[in-house]
Amino acid sequence: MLEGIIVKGYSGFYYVQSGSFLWECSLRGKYRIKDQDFLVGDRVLIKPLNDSKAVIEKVLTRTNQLIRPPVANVEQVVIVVSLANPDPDLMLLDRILVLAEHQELKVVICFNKADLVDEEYQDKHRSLYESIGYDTLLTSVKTMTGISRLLDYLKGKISVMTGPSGVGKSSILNAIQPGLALKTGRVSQKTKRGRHTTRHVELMGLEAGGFVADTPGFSRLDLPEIKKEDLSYFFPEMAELKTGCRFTSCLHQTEPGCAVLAAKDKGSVDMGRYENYSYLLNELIRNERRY
Ligand SMILES: Nc1nc2c(ncn2[C@@H]2O[C@H](COP(=O)(O)OP(=O)(O)OP(=O)(O)O)[C@@H](O)[C@H]2O)c(=O)[nH]1
Ligand SMILES: [Mg+2]
Ligand SMILES: [Zn+2]
Repeated sequence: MLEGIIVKGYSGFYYVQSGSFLWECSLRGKYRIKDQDFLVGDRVLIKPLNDSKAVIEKVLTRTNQLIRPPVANVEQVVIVVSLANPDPDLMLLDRILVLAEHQELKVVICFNKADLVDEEYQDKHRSLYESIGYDTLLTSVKTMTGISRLLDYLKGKISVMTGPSGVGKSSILNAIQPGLALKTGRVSQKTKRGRHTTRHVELMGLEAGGFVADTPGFSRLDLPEIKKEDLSYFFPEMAELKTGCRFTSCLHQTEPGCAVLAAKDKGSVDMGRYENYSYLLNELIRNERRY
């Protein structure tokens, strides 16, 4: 038996990469009977039937399982934000960051389309997220800025690209490895959004080692089920401070003796981040009422 990783599923077949070999695997035997769900990213044991086809015999335990994109065993998420066309959506960025923190994924934030803005603006958001402790990159596929540094982050890991439509996720992967030839789209001038050029989920093997999945962009994303008291754990700069709050159940809104509010007033917690925290907090509270 060989160990491999499911890199794509397509009309009833799963394609399993084992070493440099791609096996076409059908669903047979006990897995078909159980109608077991397979996910791209699953590590599997396969039994070859001939020199190109094999049967999946066993799925190894998953370390995690993302819903969007539906990929298992993800180690890292690359969040792409475009600096212009479309403008950065920091609310969506903070929302994705909460999800990534909740799933304990490594994060790299790519500020893309650097070629479209001036130097001062290039570092405006980036310096904020770097100060919070995130790995950040400035990228441009036009000037190839940051592309090799991103490849260094991707090497040897299973990563997914994520972010709104039209920010350049597919373009960046094409720049990293031109052989991928992913479809890219025009950003509609009217809505300033991309057109969801990317559809299927597939893990692409990198020549440098590792796998990366391109994903279609999105603009809406639901939060996971988090208790309202816990939301600030997923904002690292607030998580550090919250032990200093007078009440352990502090939501950092209007409570007396709140260390987060004090830090915000001093400017050491960013106002925009705090506002996004409060917005997401209210969303969680509304959701709790619905249950
Ligand atoms: N100027 C500039 N344009 C870029 C850059 N990266 C991507 N683009 C353009 O932005 C548009 C959208 O790029 P895509 O790579 O299709 O974006 P995407 O994030 O994959 O979009 P979806 O697949 O719809 O989610 C294309 O016209 C790209 O040529 C960049 O660094 N600079
Ligand atoms: Mg795309
Ligand atoms: Zn507080």
